[in-house]
Amino acid sequence: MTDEKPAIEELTHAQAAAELPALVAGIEAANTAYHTLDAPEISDADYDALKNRLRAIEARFPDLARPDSPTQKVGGAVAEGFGKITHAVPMLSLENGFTDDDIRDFDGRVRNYLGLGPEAPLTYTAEPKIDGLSLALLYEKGVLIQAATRGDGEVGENVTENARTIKDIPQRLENAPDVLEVRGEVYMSHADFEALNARQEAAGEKTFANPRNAAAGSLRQLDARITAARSLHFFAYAWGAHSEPVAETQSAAMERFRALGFTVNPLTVLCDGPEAMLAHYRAIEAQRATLGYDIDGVVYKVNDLALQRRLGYRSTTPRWAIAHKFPAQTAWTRLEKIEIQVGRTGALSPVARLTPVTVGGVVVSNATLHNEDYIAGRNSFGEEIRGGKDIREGDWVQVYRAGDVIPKVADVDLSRRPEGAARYVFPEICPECGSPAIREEGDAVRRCTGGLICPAQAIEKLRHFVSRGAFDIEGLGAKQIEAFYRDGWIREPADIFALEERYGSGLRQLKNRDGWGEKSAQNLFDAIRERRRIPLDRLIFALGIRHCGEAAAKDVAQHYGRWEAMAEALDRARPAALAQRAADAAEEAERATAQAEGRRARITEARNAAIAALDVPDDATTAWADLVATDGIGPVLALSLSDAFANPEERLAIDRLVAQLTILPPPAKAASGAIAGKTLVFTGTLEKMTRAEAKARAEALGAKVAGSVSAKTDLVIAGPGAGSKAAKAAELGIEVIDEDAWLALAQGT
Ligand code: 5U1
Repeated sequence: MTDEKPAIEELTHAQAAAELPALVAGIEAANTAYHTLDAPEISDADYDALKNRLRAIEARFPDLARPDSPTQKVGGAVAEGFGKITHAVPMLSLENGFTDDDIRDFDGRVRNYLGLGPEAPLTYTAEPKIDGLSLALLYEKGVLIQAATRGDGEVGENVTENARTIKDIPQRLENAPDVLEVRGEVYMSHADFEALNARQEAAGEKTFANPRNAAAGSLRQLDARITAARSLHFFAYAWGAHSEPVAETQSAAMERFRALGFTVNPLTVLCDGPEAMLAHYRAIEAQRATLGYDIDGVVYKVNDLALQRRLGYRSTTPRWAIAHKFPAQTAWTRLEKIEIQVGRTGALSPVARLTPVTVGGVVVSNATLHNEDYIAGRNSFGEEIRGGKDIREGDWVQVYRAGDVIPKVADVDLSRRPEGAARYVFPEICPECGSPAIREEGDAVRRCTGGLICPAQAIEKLRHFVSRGAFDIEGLGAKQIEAFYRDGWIREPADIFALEERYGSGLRQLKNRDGWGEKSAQNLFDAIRERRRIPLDRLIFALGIRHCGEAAAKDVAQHYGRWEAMAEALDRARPAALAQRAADAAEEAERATAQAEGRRARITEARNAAIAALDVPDDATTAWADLVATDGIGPVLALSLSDAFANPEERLAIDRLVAQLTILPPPAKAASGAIAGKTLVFTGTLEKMTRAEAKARAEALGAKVAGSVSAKTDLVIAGPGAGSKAAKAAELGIEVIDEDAWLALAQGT
């Protein structure tokens, strides 16, 4: 089998690197055939020859040996857990739309961004959105070498062995680019799902709530033989890494995938605008019940790939695609009890405990009731909702479920209200720690004031800290955190990094705890040590600051670049943050009393008076303005960050944590480009791209875009009709270029 190949000692490094992927894939395919499918495809002698050659190459070029090489494994199944795979191109999610107008607005935004008028031709693909789990399949020289789940979009799990058992997934491709990563959805048909649950039930094993859970549970099996025994399918719909262009349009790419041997959903069509897209949506919705597999909406994508490239991405979703979700499913059941959960920001969240009911194939026994106003029949503006009907324990309520979203209580049936049912009284004392729970002006939520002395808040904060988008420490999940908190081993994030020092040796040792042993304890210490180096955005997200989700944390990290710069700027901006709060409060008070006449002016006066009373230093105003003006931040998040850093106890806990870490700055965006790090101002009319596109393009190249010309401006791009800004630039001696020069810069850099 290996006869024609050059002898190992004659191989160059490049030849060895080129040969390795196919060699590994060949061995893995043989492993799967032998150990998993019980259907050997090659002789033992050929198998040994392949493995010996791989061993010899790895011995000669140790840098080429992959940690997951088959020479490091016994048999076909993944030995222990799943390895992690960092996606070369992140696996993004989709923006959701629910109404026809959401889809018309999407088309409007796309046209606006591209500078296309309402009549300009623009084609979209429309295809069903499969309710399964995303998978990325990497082919090198036409050989399947890796399959990874989506995970958090950046890092997924290595499920190669399992994916090889799915019949819709080709092991080899003819005439494919050297590198091609095909993405799509793994799913289970209704018939296979019913049959699997019947088998599980007969065997006394747990059954699955829906086909998606069954598909996920089947793909993520440590023993690939179990995956092989569960019939899974795969639809291809996208691609990641590729060594040459896949096609010129989305529809041609799908045709190419079909020709390569993938299954592409047959209900994919081309539409010439939103009305055709909506018509296809309705056609698919009408067939939903008879498709034989679950779908939860329709995905629309701009067909022209050059336009897709121009449209680009927001932080987690492409601008060129949207998922049009089907309406939520509902059912009626009895509300047995209202319970209060305390979250990591101290929010008291009412949860409905329900008599279990099936909603769209899933058994629901808990649903959110949002907040106290919602229970009382009001929205956050004090206006009536549900015709003002309040919700009481014992009521019959309508439960609503949409895809992954937490089920909600949507309505109440007053005709079935039990006699004597009392209005629900929302607690003003935290049920977890007894501290007062207060509701600030303008906040829909009542919050526990106990801070970290409230065990519920502390535990939730810690659970968030170790969650997937945050520190994601293998072996330290919600269950372990609760147990460690209860026993006083971990009270704040910094304690996690002291765990080995405190409990790795001595009297009380982790390995001696129930459920732990020498190996698992050592694995946890290793996993924690690995996370001492942490990217800045993950650290910011992990702190669990209100309003600071993953996307916002990335924006903040990108803006400041370094932890010290961020902390210093937040400290400096604090007086201005307090002034902002005082001004908001003054505005609120004035709004309540001001008469319609002259109201705006009075509100502005009230704001200004509140700010003036605080005598804010100039450098605080500058630091605050810089933070608030940053893309993706804004005053609400800025205040929240400022509060977290100014709270003495919280700050000490943060400082203790940071002292244990090496914080990695965000990757510089195109740091080598001619405009990286520069501040640009666009003025006048741009004729070849819209302002939004120009701004996104500049930022993608590492530049900042400002709204006005100042001494900090490096370059002004002036289109026809540029007025005072171009004049000011000339006055300050700043370079001014026209749109063509800008295009050359943007393309050439
Ligand atoms: N059908 C389909 N589902 N889906 C999901 N297409 C599709 N495209 C996706 C996702 C997340 O993302 C692309 C925009 C790459």
